[in-house]
Amino acid sequence: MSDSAYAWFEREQQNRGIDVTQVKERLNALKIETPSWGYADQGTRFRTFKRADAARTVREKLEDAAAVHRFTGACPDVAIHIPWDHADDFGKLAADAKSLGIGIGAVNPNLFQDDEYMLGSVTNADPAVRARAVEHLLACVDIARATGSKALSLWFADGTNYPGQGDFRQRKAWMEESLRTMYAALDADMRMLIEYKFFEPGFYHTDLADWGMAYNLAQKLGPKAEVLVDTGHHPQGTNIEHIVAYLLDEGRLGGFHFNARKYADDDLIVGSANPYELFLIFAQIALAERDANPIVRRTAERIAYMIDQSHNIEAKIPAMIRSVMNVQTQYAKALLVDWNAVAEAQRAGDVLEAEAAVREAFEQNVTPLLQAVREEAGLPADPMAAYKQSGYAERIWNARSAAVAPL
Ligand code: PSV
Ligand code: MN
Ligand code: MN
Repeated sequence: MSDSAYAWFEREQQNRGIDVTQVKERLNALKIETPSWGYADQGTRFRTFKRADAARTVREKLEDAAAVHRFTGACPDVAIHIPWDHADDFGKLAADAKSLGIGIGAVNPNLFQDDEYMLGSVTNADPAVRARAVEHLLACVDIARATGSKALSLWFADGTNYPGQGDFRQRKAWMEESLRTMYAALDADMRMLIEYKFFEPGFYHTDLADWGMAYNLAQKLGPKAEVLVDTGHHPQGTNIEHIVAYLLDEGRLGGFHFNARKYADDDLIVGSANPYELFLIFAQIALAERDANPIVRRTAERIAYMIDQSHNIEAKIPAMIRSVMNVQTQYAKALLVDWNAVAEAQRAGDVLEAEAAVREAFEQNVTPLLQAVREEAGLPADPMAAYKQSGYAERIWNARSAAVAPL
């Protein structure tokens, strides 16, 4: 993008009363964690189409996450999934990540892949299975400690398929009991991010089905427990930005798992089918960042932004770069909302003006802004183009086509 395009953008925004310097600071501060499972042939539901360039080892997942960070400058941490990301020495895993230029982000316990979890993990009627699940949660706290991670992301596949299969209230008590044990093991600076999902794999009921259940649990557990909003986990038509605003106001929005879905699948590129929804979510965050209440401001500022996608028919690294760029784009637009104009229209009861004031920001072209922000930070103006030109894709395709994965 030419200097003149950026100069024009800056002038336009100044005329709209936007402080562009502050917008740039916010954009620089936006960090988005990527998932280790998004780099491997892993974790999708119908069929996993194998790719010759997919990461085959934990080390290769770290390398790919580091590549995404090199091109975007926005993804300094990678989330890990246990036991998918096995290591004999997790301190060494963190050191390896560090030598590649990234850190270990949220630790995700896996309580859904083993046969014994068929009828649930922490809500299983068998006390021995519940005990094993809790043991795994505690092991993940140790792994977080060893890797320097400060967050544990919890998603439970627990649920039922038929009426009568389980006792809702008994399972609720088991869920709470298990998480209390885990909560007690957290260090003072660790956070427990509780995810909810309204269906799947349980199709009759899910033990943590919505944000209200996750919020209630977090409230009961204590201040280190917060709600994790996975954008793909809602019924059609849910107003996610309203949930986000509510949780921000209560100081309990812990983080996001970004992705998109048209119907049930939640593994698609965030902001692809739903850019306006993503913009409206960020508009609520941008508004909270300016709130007079320090609790709301602080909650907004420490949101853990994470991607939770497992690409199946598209190349994984560029899909991740596209996802990061989509998030940056919608946050940039959200930072351009003229909130004074919105407030004025609200006071006047002018519905059309209020809606227009919000939409106006979405309709701005933020490409010159994002390119300028990246260039000023010494990054490629267009991370996707830079990745394509880098030769990384060809290198891993050739190296990983080899039949035997390195140890
Ligand atoms: C399953 O829905 C899921 O996508 C959850 O969102 C978890 O966060 C993720 O898998 C990784 O376990
Ligand atoms: Mn998720
Ligand atoms: Mn999901």
